[in-house]
Amino acid sequence: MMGSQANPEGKRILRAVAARRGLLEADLRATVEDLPDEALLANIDLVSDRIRKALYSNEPLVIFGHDDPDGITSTYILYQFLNSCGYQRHNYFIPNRNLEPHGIQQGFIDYVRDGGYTLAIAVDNGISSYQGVEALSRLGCDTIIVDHHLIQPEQLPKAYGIVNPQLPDCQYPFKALAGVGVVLMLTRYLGRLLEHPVPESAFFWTAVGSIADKVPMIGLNRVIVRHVFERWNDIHDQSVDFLLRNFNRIDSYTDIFNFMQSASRLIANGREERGQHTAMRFLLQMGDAKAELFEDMEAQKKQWESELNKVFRFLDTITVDYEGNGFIYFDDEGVIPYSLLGTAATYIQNKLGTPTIILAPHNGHIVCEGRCSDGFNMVEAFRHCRDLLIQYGGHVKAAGFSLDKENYDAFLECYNEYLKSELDQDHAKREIEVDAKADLADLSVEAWRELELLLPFGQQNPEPVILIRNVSVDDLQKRFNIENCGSNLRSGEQGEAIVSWKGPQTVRLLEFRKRKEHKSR
Ligand SMILES: [Mn+2]
Repeated sequence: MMGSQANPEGKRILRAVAARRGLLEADLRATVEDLPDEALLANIDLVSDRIRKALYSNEPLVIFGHDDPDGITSTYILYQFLNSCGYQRHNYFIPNRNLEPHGIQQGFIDYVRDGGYTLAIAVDNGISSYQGVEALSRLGCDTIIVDHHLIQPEQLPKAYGIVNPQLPDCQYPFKALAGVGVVLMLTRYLGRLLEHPVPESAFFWTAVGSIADKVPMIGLNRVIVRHVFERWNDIHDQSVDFLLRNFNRIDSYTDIFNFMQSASRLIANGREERGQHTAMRFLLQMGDAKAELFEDMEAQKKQWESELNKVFRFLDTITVDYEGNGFIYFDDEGVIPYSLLGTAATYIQNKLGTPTIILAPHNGHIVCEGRCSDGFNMVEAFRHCRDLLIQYGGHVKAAGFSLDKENYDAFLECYNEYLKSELDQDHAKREIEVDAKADLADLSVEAWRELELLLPFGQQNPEPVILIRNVSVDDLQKRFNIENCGSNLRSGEQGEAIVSWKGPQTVRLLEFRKRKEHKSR
């Protein structure tokens, strides 16, 4: 499926993108043979020996995961590896963030005591659970932590052993693995010690968890995902096969990448009580119940997506025909749920490319979420108006505040004044960074196949941004599904389009510059 004819235009665009991003041919072609020795991970011998001892002495052990796709896949690949070794005394516990705060909490401590577990392995979690680990150790349970989250030295638990590339004394050269990436490396090391192969499907689930966790798609994270592309026909387990039967045909690397993303969206749902999780039960289920669990997860996913889509459709209606700088919306009808205000602001900011704030009444006050991109500072904007606000805070590109109703008009005036002064300045004029220029005819499906060498796209390696020269709106719409903003294009117009090229048939329009009328010389 992947042996198409070379496409010179595609190759030219590929070289331009790779050069702009500093990707060398060697980076693009790296394979698992180039993975660093797992022995470089600090404490890996200590931890592996402890796990081996548990296996040999038939000790009950429990994997403590995390309720996001990174944590679910972390739990699953370790659990499956132990299964494949013939071990039967292991279990898992997925904490539920809606019920308890992050980390090792009372629910898990009770579970360990009741189950008589003497070894707990925390994956994608636990790195700041100082007290939780103390409590487990009082119960006679050793804790191993396999994590990738940043180290907070004063919270670092006194665990039996910690594997985390972020540890200051860790020699492992790549620090940006997902939690499941670290678990994969531990599993590979155990596989070597036990002379038991790690199933290829572990790479698939590692790719899924890594994509979902939005780790930078460079270095080893690329290698892991690309390994799945290249070994696609060897990647099987009952869950991959099940999901494939419910997916479109796989004909290309792009299809595999889309399949991984779809799997990650599915397992993002399924939080339950007492350490149970629908996605884990689905992944581990071999019998007929697998189909029921899948339906259950699909239903949960659909409900979440439909709520989101309702909001997005509404946002489309309030942004249609918008022109200008600085989008401001007051949702006095309460159409946008409180928990989605930030998501809504992000959606509009992406669509219009301008600083966006959305305000709404909440608990007798007005709350606001603001989003912007480079060239504007949301926190500064709110600080400018701080005398009118109850409180404000956040990051440069994502911030929020609350406000008394009677200050609403004054705030608008103040914020508008700030917008005007900032956006008048040159630095605020955002220039989109273009990876390559091309004619529409160059952007064929065959050219896209060449660009698949850049897959997987993600943080630090986004979809190529192409400036399409001299194109008509009608031709652009004939060639591509335009993911956003299609309604802002006017039939009959001619000009330059800047797009993010997202798939063989799909672009996201970043900007359309109408051709200026001819000036007389
Ligand atoms: Mn994670």
